[in-house]
Amino acid sequence: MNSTDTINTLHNQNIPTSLQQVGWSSFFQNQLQNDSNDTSPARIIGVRKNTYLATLGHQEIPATLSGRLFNTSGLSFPAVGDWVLLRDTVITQIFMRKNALSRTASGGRDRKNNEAFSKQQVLAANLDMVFIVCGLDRDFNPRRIERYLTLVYNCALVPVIILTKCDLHHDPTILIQEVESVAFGVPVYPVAANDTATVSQLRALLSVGQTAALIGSSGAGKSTLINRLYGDEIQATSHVGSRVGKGRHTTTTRDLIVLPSGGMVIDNPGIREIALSLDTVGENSAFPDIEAAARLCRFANCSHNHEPGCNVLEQVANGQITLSRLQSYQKLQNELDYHHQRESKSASRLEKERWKAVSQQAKAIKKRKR
Ligand SMILES: Nc1nc2c(ncn2[C@@H]2O[C@H](COP(=O)(O)OP(=O)(O)OP(=O)(O)O)[C@@H](O)[C@H]2O)c(=O)[nH]1
Ligand SMILES: [Mg+2]
Ligand SMILES: [Zn+2]
Repeated sequence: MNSTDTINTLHNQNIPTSLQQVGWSSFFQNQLQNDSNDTSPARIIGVRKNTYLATLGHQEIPATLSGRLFNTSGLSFPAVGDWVLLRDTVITQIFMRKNALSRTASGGRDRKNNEAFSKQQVLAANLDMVFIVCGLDRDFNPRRIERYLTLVYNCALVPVIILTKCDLHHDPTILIQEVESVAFGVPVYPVAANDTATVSQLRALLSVGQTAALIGSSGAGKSTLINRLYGDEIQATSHVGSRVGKGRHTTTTRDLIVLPSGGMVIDNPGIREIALSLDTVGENSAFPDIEAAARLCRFANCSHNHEPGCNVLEQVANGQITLSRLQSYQKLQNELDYHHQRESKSASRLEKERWKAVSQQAKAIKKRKR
């Protein structure tokens, strides 16, 4: 099928199976315009500097951004998982995203105003699930899982928790229960890379056309898991013993992989710092227990530190909520507040600049009238 055939079928409202298999749906179909006859939709499966790898479902094509998009798209360059329109090998349009997993990337300093600024970094787009991968080795850390859950919920995405390296324990039950106690209904899947049955459970989570992004620390076993899901060594993994140096990343790029069983996974480099996303769009919370308890605090703006009539502290005192969980919650809240303040500060600065420009214009007009 050449690209013109693809488009003709698309306009007949028939979604070609090849595109459907890589996630095309009516959401994107509805964004197609009738004048896009010489272009075809494709999904970004790899990003390397200025080059992209896109798939039509039955064919992979290296592509580049059109000059116009390059100059106008600003911060919104295509990310892995994005749908785009291709004219030959040129990306002419990026479709509106269904959703995105994004975090705040430290942007350094704005040179002119010497202000710290941050921008959203899209890790992956158009997802059905996010696999939070955590190893039952040194990596084990329920507090970090709470952070990941907050990140995923803030992006209004659906989390699944995967605990790898279960084979390192004679009986991992206690660790699994500890994670379940902070998961609040999020499914927890214990796996061992060499135990096929545990890995197959995950395969069953993804039906044809669905996409999951894997996130977790470096060395958690994300790429190993993808290789097992795929049934072949397609992603490089580190060797045991070569990981003495902390912070070594084996995976350095983000890639979307279509599994032979249907379904897609996106491999990511390990995340060292989990900076939360600024655009809080989700309604779910990683701390439903604390938020429910807080509704019964005497003061609506209770910080749960020292206030009289604090129901959260009372629940900590009687053991219903652990102190470390409360501290984890407060730390994340402080971080989000900080980001929001910074955002609103730069917004008020922009507003000031706008008024300055307006008043200068007014002065200039007055002068001219004289
Ligand atoms: N014992 C055991 N080792 C595992 C398991 N899964 C992964 N490993 C080992 O953990 C190490 C790290 O695995 P990777 O798959 O490279 O980890 P990663 O999360 O992709 O790491 P980055 O690419 O750096 O983010 C490798 O030595 C794997 O063999 C498991 O279930 N059991
Ligand atoms: Mg990896
Ligand atoms: Zn309180």
